[in-house]
Amino acid sequence: MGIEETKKESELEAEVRLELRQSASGFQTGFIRGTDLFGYVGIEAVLDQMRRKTMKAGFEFNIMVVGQSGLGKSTLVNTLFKSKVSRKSCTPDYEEQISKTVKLHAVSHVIEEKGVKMKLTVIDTPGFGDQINNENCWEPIVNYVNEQYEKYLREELNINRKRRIPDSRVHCCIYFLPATGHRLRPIDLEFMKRLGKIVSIVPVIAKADTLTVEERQEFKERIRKDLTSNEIRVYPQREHDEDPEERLLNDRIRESIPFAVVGTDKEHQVNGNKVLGRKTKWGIIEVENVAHCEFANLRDLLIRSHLQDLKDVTHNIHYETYRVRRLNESNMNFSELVLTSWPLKNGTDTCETESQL
Ligand SMILES: Nc1nc2c(ncn2[C@@H]2O[C@H](COP(=O)(O)OP(=O)(O)OP(=O)(O)O)[C@@H](O)[C@H]2O)c(=O)[nH]1
Ligand SMILES: [Mg+2]
Repeated sequence: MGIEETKKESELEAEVRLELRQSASGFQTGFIRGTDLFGYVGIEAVLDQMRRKTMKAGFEFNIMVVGQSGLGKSTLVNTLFKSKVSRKSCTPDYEEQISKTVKLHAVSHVIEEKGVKMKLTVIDTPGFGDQINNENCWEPIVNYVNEQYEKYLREELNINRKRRIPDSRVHCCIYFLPATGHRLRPIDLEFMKRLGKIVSIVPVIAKADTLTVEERQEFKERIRKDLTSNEIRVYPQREHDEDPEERLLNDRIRESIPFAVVGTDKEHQVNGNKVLGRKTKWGIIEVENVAHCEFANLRDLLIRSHLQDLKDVTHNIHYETYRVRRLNESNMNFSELVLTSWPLKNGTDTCETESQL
């Protein structure tokens, strides 16, 4: 090798600034920035590969709605996904009318937009908070959430496990607060205290069009105080923020929860444009207009900015906590865990799944 060539090589080496780091496992890791590469490598193409794979496989998203009857749960979910994904139950059948317990009801749909397929499951909880005595009405809901973790765990522990484990875990629970303008009721506190530990809860003020601007602001502040003083965990939780950038973004969300929302399944003409809205005697409440209500903030959080994070938090935090507890309980005896009957009362057969795929 000539002197000229050796010189060129050493110059190149000098240009490539290698930061050698000692990792915890004792290996040295070099960090080479994009500007330091000799030329285009093509690593970023992995994003296209991931995109293609996700588009081909699709993804699951499971959302649960909880709140008293008539608060607009079905309407809101239909507004969120701009389709009839949840049936409105204005005329409950006889059996539902006399039902003394909370019954869970899951309905799945595949929604496709620009080639991306999402299998959306909406879990409705008719009967919640509708009885004179609402003691323990959260129990079937807690059982359902845990039952989905258990199902996933068993699939994971299976020797011949599936390449892709079907995910029925609840990624998000929208809790509907009536727009009373007062404060959180004991049932709200009890429910969120219990469920906040096992699932991501997003509280919303339902039918917010019934509140004045001042009432809405005061109600929101009171709810935030009640949540803090009762140590209730709602999504996004501060301790799960991954970096300062995420913390900044989530702080802004935390400062404005619970979102005061309005739902509708009707479109109206406003200035020549079709908008989703509720027509009243004094005008049209435009559901997606941030000057009218906070529906758009909720939609952005659940679908446009935090959908993947909701799935990640479910898997990495809530499911992980369940998994560790169950494996500790069964003393790492996997086969015993797989063979034993489920410890949960609320069998999956009690929840109806209508697949319209
Ligand atoms: N004013 C107002 N009415 C609403 C709103 N959302 C829904 N409604 C109306 O409230 C009624 C009940 O709505 P649903 O969506 O069926 O309520 P739900 O909570 O699903 O009721 P259940 O399925 O019986 O538990 C319907 O007449 C809706 O048109 C809202 O944001 N504001
Ligand atoms: Mg409904």
